[in-house]
Amino acid sequence: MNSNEICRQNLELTENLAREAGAYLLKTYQSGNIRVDNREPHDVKLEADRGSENIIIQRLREERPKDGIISEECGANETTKEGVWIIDPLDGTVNFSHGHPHFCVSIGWCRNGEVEIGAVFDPVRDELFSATRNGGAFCNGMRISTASTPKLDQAMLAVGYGKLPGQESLRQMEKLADRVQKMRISGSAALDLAYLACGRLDGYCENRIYVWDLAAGLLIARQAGAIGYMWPDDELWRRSCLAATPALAEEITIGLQLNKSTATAGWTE
Ligand code: LIP
Repeated sequence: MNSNEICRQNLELTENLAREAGAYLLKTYQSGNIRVDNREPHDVKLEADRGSENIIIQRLREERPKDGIISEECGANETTKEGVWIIDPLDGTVNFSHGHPHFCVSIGWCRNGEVEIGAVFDPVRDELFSATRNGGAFCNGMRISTASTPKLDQAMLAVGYGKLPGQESLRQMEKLADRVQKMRISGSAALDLAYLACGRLDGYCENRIYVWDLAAGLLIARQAGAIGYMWPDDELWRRSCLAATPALAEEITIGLQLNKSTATAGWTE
């Protein structure tokens, strides 16, 4: 089977899995029966995280047994394989636990260390964002592209503020707060990146964020025309990320005092 056919089949599998896991999440969310596995400082682990992940991983074990997996709940194995799936079965977990309807499934597929396929599915709005490397970005099959906001003072930026005390993204974004139109903290990195891709946001920044929150969304944003950077972190699977529209990326990078020359592309190490 040639490379393009593998990619086409994996895109179909990725989109189907995102929808299937998303349907499970929506049913659980609408039932109100949201069970907590355990609580951590600034975070929570839900039965729904595991339930969504089980749906995805069971199908991948059946249909892609030779591929590796990096997933938020079950961790990582076989990450040196040619094909590696990078999964956040429920991005926006704390939102979900509060009944706040802003969460998604995020599934990326890496080949030889490059993210080649990404799908982010929001089951509440029934919006499936997806992309393939060099194939463009789509929402429910319609081509999407970043906004054309001309100036920073007309821009709406998202910042992710995670679980680690002292994360810098919020303080970094304070440097820009007075220069942009508005800042937003949504609680889902994957949806922030999908919204950048379809023009609902002009940029997203977060540090010490996991690769499973970023893999699919950053591909979708880049394929929609965004400029995206990722930096290494001291902790395995954590990164820092900045993505923005082409018109504003340079000004935002400078404004956040980030150094794009030290950006990295690594996902599976
Ligand atoms: C979330 C990220 C978000 C971050 C949250 C959390 P989760 O992922 O998408 O950007 O700020 O702290 O990490 O934990 O809901 O899958």
